[in-house]
Amino acid sequence: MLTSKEIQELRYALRSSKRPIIFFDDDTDGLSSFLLFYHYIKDYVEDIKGIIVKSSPILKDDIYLRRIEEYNPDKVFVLDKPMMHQDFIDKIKIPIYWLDHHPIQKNSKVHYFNPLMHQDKKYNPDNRPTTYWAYKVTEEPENLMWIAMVGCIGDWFIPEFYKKYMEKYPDLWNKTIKIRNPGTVLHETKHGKLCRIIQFNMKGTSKEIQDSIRVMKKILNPYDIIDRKTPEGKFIYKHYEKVNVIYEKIKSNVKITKDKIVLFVYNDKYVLTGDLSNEIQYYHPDKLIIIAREKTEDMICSLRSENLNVRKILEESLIGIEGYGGGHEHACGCSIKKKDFDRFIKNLRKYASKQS
Ligand SMILES: [Mn+2]
Repeated sequence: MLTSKEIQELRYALRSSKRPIIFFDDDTDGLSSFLLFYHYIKDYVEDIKGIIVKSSPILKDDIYLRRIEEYNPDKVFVLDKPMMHQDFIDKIKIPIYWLDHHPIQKNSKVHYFNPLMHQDKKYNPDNRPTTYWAYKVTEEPENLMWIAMVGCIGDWFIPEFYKKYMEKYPDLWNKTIKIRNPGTVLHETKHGKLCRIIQFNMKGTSKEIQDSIRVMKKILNPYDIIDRKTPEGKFIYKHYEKVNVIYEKIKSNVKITKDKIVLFVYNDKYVLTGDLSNEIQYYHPDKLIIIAREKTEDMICSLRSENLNVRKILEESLIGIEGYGGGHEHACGCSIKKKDFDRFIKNLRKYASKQS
C-alpha cells in the first residue's frame, strides 16, 4: 500500500507545481492516472505537459530529456513506468516524483512511490494499479470515478468503489452480472467496452495518439464516448472503430484446437498482442496463450495462463535463447529473435507440460 503520508506528500507535490511535465505509460492505467492528475490541477497551474511513453518499459531516452529542456517545468512526474535509467534521472535537475506498481526499483535522486514497499493486510503483494493510487492522491473526485475505473479494470483490478460505480452507472456495469474476474467486466459489460475504446486510442501513429490524448483531456462524461454525444466523444469512438476493424480481423485468424497451447503469429504495425491474449484467455481459461507479432528480426509475444505460472515457464524457456522478457505470474511479455522462435516454443511446451 501507499501510506497516507505518502499520498499526502505526492498530493502536495502535485498541487504546489506550477508547470509540471507528466510522463505516463501507453495503456489505460497510464493514461487514466495522467488524466486524474491533469484534472486535479488544471484550473490553477500555469501549464501542464503530458507525454506518453511508448512501448519500452524503461524511461531513458534523450528525446525525453530534450522535451524537459524545451518545456522548462518545475517538477517531473512519472506514472506507471516500471523502470528509469539512473543516467536519465541524474541528468534531470528538478524534483522527480515517480508513482508505479511494478517490481520495486532501487534508483536514487527520485521521490519514489510504490505500493509494493509497504505490506497491506488484504493485498499481498500489493500491486494495485497506478490509477488506483492516482485516484487517492487526487482526493477521489466522484465525477471522474469512471476514469479511475477505466484504469483499474484495464489493469485487471476491481477496486472497492465498484459498488458505488454500479449504482452511478447501472447501464455500464449491471449488478446482475456474475463476476468471475476483472475479465468479466472487460469483456461482458459496457464499461469494458469503454476500457477498450480508450485502450485502442493509445494505438496508431504518434500523431494519432497525441490527438486522442488532447481530446481525452476535454471529456468529463463517459457517455460522450460510449453514446457519441459530443464531437470529442465521436472522435475517440471513431479511432476505436478504425483499430477495432484490424483487431477483429487479426482475431478471426486465431485457431482454437484441442492443443493445450494456443499459438498465433501475426504481422501488422499495430501492437495488439496484449489485448488479443487477454481476450482469448478469458474465453479459453484452460489454455496457455502465446500471441506473437513479427517485427523485423524479432517476435514480440504476450503469454497468458490462468492456471500455470507463465513467468516461471518463460524464465526456464529463455535459457539458451536469444531474447528477454518477464512480467506477472499469469501474464508475461517477451521478445525473441526469429531464428530462435521455434526452439523457444519447444521449450515452452516442455516446461508447461512439466507444470500441468
Ligand atoms: Mn499499470
